[in-house]
This record gives sequence, C-alpha cells and structure tokens, in this order.
Amino acid sequence: MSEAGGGRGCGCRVPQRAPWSLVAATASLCLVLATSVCTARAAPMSREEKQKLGNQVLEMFDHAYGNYMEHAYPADELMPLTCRGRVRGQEPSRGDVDDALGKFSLTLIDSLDTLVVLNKTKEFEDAVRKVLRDVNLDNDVVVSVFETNIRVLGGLLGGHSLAIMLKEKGEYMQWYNDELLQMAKQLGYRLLPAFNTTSGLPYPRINLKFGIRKPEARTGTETDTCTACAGTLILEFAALSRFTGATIFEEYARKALDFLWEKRQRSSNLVGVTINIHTGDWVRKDSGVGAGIDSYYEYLLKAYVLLGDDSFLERFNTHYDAIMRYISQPPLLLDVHIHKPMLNARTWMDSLLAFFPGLQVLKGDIRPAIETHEMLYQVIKKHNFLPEAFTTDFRVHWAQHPLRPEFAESTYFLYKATGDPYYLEVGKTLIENLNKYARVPCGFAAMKDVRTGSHEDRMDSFFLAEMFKYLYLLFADKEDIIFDIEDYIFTTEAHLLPLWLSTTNRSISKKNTTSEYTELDDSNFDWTCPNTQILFPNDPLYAQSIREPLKNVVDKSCPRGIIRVEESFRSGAKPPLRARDFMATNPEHLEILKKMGAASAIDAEDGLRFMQEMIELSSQQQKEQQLPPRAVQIISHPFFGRVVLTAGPAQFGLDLSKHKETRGFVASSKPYNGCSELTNPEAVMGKIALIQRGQCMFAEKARNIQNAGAIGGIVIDDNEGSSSDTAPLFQMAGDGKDTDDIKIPMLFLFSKEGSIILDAIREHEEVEVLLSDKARDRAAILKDPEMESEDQPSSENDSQSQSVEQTLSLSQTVDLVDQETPENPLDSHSEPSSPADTEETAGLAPSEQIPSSTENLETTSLDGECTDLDNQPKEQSETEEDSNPNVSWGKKVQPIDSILADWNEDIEAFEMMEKDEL
Ligand code: DMJ
Repeated sequence: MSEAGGGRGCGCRVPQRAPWSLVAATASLCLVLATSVCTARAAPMSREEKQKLGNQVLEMFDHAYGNYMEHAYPADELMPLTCRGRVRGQEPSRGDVDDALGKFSLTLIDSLDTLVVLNKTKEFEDAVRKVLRDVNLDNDVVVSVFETNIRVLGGLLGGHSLAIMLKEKGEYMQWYNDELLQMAKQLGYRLLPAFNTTSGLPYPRINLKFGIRKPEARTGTETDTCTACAGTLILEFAALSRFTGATIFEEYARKALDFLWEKRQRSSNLVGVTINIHTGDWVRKDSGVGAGIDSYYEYLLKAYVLLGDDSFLERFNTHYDAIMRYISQPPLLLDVHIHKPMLNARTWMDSLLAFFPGLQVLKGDIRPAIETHEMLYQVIKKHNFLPEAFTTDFRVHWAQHPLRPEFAESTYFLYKATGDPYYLEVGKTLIENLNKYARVPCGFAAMKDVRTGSHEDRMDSFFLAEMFKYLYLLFADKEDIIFDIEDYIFTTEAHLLPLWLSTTNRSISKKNTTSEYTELDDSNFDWTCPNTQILFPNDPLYAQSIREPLKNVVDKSCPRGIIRVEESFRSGAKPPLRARDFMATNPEHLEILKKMGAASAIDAEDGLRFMQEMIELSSQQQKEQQLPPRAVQIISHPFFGRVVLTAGPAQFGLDLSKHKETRGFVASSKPYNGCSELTNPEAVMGKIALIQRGQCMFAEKARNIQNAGAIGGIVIDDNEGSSSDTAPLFQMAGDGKDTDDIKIPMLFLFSKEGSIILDAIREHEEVEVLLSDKARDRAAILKDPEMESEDQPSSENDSQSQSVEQTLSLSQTVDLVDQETPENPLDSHSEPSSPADTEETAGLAPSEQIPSSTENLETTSLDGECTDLDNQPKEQSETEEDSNPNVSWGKKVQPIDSILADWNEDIEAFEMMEKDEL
C-alpha cells in the first residue's frame, strides 16, 4: 500500500501489505489514546463464541442466497414474502428503486465475492458459471447508472478479483480466463454513453441496449443527477481500466469527479445533493453525509487509497474539514445549506449516513466515529433496526428499513480499529434482530415499518453483497478467510478490489490528473498515517471512554442546543426560549423573539433554532392526531409468527395500541363483502372475519361481523394487485355516526397482503393470526413447545421453509400496470423522471421525496375512500418551511408574522441562497 496510499509528505508511510482498513492513526487518535481512561473494559468474546456467531452468519446467508437461487433466479431479486423473483415489468412499479433492476440477475452478481469471503468457494465457482452462461446485458431496460456501476460492474470486478486470486492458488477456478472481466468491460462500454454531456457528469439513467437519447432509449432528457450518482464511479471505472488497459473508463470517472470538485461551494467547501448535469448549477443546495452525497466522499478517500493519487486525498480532506465544521454535531450529523452552513437544512437524519463512522475510521478520526455509531446503536436498540429517517430527538421520521448494511459496515471497521469486544456484541444484536424480526420462511424481508415490525416483499441485493460480508468478517479471525482481506479495498457495495491495481497501468491515469502535485496546498493536507497496529496496540478502553458519556443519549433524547442551554444556566444567563415553551400571548416571549432576529450571532442562532423547533413541533402535533399502521402476524404452522403484514387501522372499534393484541383463527364471511347480515355466523363465531372491501361502509361491515360473533375483522382490498409496497396505507374511517357500538378491532390489508392469508387458508385451512399495533415476539406467542423448536433457524428449518415457499407462492395474476409511486428516496440516488414530477414536488428531486408518516388525513365515512396514513413524512413542506421562513411562519404561527420582518439579515441570506450564488 505504499504505492496506494503513500504520497509525499507523509511522515509515516504505509508498509506494502499494511491493513488499509486500519488507516486509522492520525494525530487525533494518537492524542486521545494517551488520555487516561478509567471505565470498565467490555468482556472479551471467546474464540468459540465468535465462531458460533460466524456460523450463524453462514447459515443466514445460506437461507437468503439459497432461497434466491431456488425461487427467484434468474430474476434480479427475491420477493421473500411471496417467494418468487422480482422481474421488472411484471410487478407494479415501485418508481426509481426499480432502476437497479436490469434483468441481469442482479442478486447473483452482487453476491459473487461474498461467496468467497464466506469460504463458499465451490458455490462461487458454480455462481460464476451461471453468470457466464445466463446473464445477458443487451436488455431493453432503463437502469440507474449509479446502481448498475456499484452493484453489477462492481460485482463482476469483485468476482473477477477473487477468481484470479483463487486461480493463482491452484485449486479452484483453474478454467477461468478473465470471462467476468470481459463481461465487466462490455457493461462498461454500455454505460459510457451516459457521460456524453458537456460537463462530463453522467446522465442518471441509461438504456442498456439503446443507450441515451435515441427515441427507443426512453431516457436522456433528465437534467439533474445526485452528487453520489456522479461521484461514485472512480473505483470501479479505474479498476476496469487498470485490469483491461482500456484507459477511457478511468478518464471519464475522473472527469466527473473533477467537475464536482470545481463546483463545490467555495466558501463552505460543501457540495449539494443534486446538480444540473448540463450547467453544473446546484439544484438542491442542502448538504449532508447521507442520501445523495454519501459515497462521493467515500470514493474520494478510497480513490486515494486504491490509486495512490494525492489529489483525491486533498479533496477529501478539504470536504472532511467542512463536514466536521458544519455538519458534524457529535453525535449527530445534520444536513446544512451549502451557502449558509451554520443553518440546518433538516431536523432529521437518514439511515444512509450510518456508513460515515466507517469512513471516519479509514480517515483515522476515531472519536466522532465512536460517538455517531453509539448514537445510531441506541436508535437501533429502540426500534430493532435503523429507521430510514429519524429526528434529532430520535423519533421515527420514516419507519421503513430495507435491511441496509451501513451500520454493520461501521461496526466492522470500528472493531478493527479499536479491538473493543463491545462491537462484537453490537454485531451479535444485529444478527439476533435479523433472525427475530426480518427472517421469513423464504429469505429475509425488509421492514415496512420498524414500529409495527411489519414486512415488505423485498430483499435487496445489497443485503447479500454487504450485510453478510461485514457480519462474517466481524467475527472472523485471519485464518477463517482463505485470502488476506487486507490486500483489498471495499467499494461502496462492499465489492473487493485488489490494492495492487495502484501499480498496474498507472501511467494511464496520470495524464488526466487535474491537480499537479507541485501545487498542492500542504497546509490543508492532513496526511493520513496508517496502521494502528504498528503505532500502538488496540486499546478497547479508549472506545469505552468515548461512549460512556453518550450512554443514554437517545433515551434522554437530547435535542440540539441543550449544551448551550446548560452553559447559559451555569453562567447565570436566562436559557433561550424553546419552541415547546412558547406562548404567543406572553409579552416576554414576544420580546425574546424580537431580539432573536436582531442582535448577536447567538441570538440569531437561537432564533433559527426556535423556528426549526416550531416547525417540527407543529408537524409532530399533526402526526400525533393520526393513527399509526398496525400489524397482522400469521402465527400458525408453518408461519410461526415470521410473516408480519402491514395493516391500516380503523378509526373505530378496539384501539389495538391501547389493548392487548387480538388472537384468533380467520374465517371468510358470507357474503364476502360483509354488507348484510352474515349467512355463516357459525363459521365466523369467535374468529377473525375476512371481509372484502367495497359496496358499503367499513363500519357497516364491522357491525355485521360483530353481530355474527366475530372477535375481529380484516378488510381485504378488492383492487387486485394493490400492495403496501406500492400504495400508501389507509386508515378506515367511520360512517360519520357514533361508532361506539363497534367493540372489535378492524384492520385493512391491501390485496397482495390479503392474498397471503387467503392462500394460506386454501393450503392449511386453519390459519391463526394476531392483530396488534406491533409484531409480537415469536417465542412469546408460540405456546406449543413443538412450534417453538421449529421456529429456530436451523438446517431442519430449510425443509420446512420449502413447504412454506410453496404456501407463499401466490398463484394470483400480477397487475402489470406500471403505476408510478413515490419510492424510497434513500435508495435510489435518482432524479426526477419527468418534468411533471418535478413540478409536483416544487423543485424537489424525487430522490428526496420521503413518503410521509401519518400526515394529510382526510376522513370520510365511505368504504373505498380511506385516509392516507403511510409513514411518509412530507419532505417537501418541511424543506420549504426550513428554507423559507416567510412562508412557513405565515402559514403556521400567525402572531409571529410581524416579528419575522425583523429578521432581514437571515431572510436575505436565504434569498441569496436561492439565487445560488456560488
Ligand atoms: C448500497 O447499495 C450501497 O452501499 C450504496 O452506496 C448506498 N446504500 C446501499 C445500501 O443501503
């Protein structure tokens, strides 16, 4: 790595084979390690226990990969609830998230190098043969350039890297003749037309068969891309160039990076989330380390490590300095405006930023890495998983969790850097939670809502590419892996590229390097001095001492500014006015508000914080008036509580959040629509009645089944193909009259979720479910000890899974309608798909349109007209409010309107920002 990481000026060069992942010995680390620590050491984990956990990871991988290969392959992804493949065009569109699917057996390619890391060499050999035999790249399908690069190009290159390593060892892959590399090169050429812009920034999407802009390509009219989308190419493209000698790939990726660097906001040194690929104007000027930007920073630092090009480190350090100055508010990482970086752009964080502590380890800045990681872990302990977004006071902002690996990634790197067994315990918790809450008979299902524990029919390929790799490596000793992991660098999708690439075909990149070494500004050149193992032994006490003060940070829910409040108490000054205490009728409060807009920087800062709190408070109050989603958990054989369906609540009947769950066998009512007195009361008596949506009011259905003796009801949508994956959840309204007579709980399921229950009845007749506000612990609900033992993940379970797989394979026809729905903004790194989209969202790219939580309810009494209650925060309104105080205050807090006039300075700043004065 002296070639890879060594540049001039670094006092402590890296030895050739030093662990790059431990490039963690900057001066800051050396200093803090010298401080004395008196907290207790976490108990070390025995080799046996580590091996046990490693084996558990292997078993889990087999469960995920085996089910994909058996029930989904050659489709791109497995749908673990319905146990079949997700084929683009054959399922309702989920929006931009589907742009990762190119009909190229995505999960198989993304899993290739994981197989080798997990010591499954034989399976790897088989998998490579399958890729070469089955995968076709000449598909008329529009894919995301970013996703295709990190998952498919990265997957092929990772596979190639380990294939040649194995071949060299002499046992496996002896037949291999660079076929994966040839495929990678073909894919590289298919992606290149995306770079045909004057800026050199790539278009966000490309048609694999027809490229860009041709009429048949159905893409090429986009104007914007996210920063991460344009800035996360260099590792794969440079590796492709260096492996093949075709320089063009590295040149294009460098050009895109150079352009982004030029466009950084010069006073803050930050970059925005979205950029115009033709003009280079920032379209979204908020800046963080999560969604939309994350891997741009990651690739600058890793490009330095892999390619040995000092200019990348210089850029990274410049950005890092800005991040630590403005965005990092330990343990939080909060988005700010690039032109006014002292202003927060949001009051919530997204889950993608969980990779950042891992990157900080690579940078060598361990303290903030430990702090942020600890905060994230506490959020996880509260909700079992990291919700896609959570507020600064740790409330769920967006409750989905698609089994993202970022937190496991950071846990692995922190363990490598600190040696603290605490991080092994963290990994153990992640494993337990995955098995307990996400494992379903046919794989692992994403969480639809971490609060209810309900599932989504989705298992993303990154779960296999990354999660299992990091978890396995966390518990593995050197001898557990058949090659030296330290010889490789992880891409953002955890694909492995060999560090020796830094010395191969190196000259091809030099002519394109924009920064001249002689012109580098050394004052901002924080040379990374690697290898903690050489400088000092791992010291677990160090990490412990940093975590200690943060022990209860989430429980105490310490909002930003609390430290300043305490400080002012100490100095005898009055604490600043907090939004939650504000009363518009209190003259003293109005006086304080006036001051906030006028005088000192501190007053102004208080004012801005107050505004943000007020907005947050108001949206929180709105949310609190609405009902959260509920869960239907199938608990009878062969489900045993593993499958949890997302259900909409009713505004009448038993409130499941206040009462114990309702448990019972299900029975279809007759008539199925439940709109008249039931003709089969004996069948539904003491059971949970299934009723079809439509033809009368929900309350009427509830009364009819209640009169027949049902103990609960599940209304199943009559729109075939509807699913909570693609449509916002509904809340069933009453009939406008008094509904106090309805005592039983009622829940609503979309057609796809309802079909899972209906199919189960067809197959097993007796189907027992739990209706609740939140999935229950399986061990607790399984009374029958036999059931309980069957529930444990084991190889026996696999045969059981197979019968369940059949059970779950839906025979229903799939709705082919390509309905556009809001997608996961964090996934997609995507751009507006049409001008109409952009208009609707008032300038916000869909990649940040977070579906709202429980806002915007319209109550109505008619069945068929439900109220929107999916967990989709209205990002649009929040961002607008945050960046345009005139509007939000005018709307929400009338009496303060006049006071805002005093805040000219900040309003002007906002306006300037809007004009994008770079
Ligand atoms: C992965 O595909 C990559 O890590 C990417 O950089 C962003 N996140 C997803 C998984 O969450």
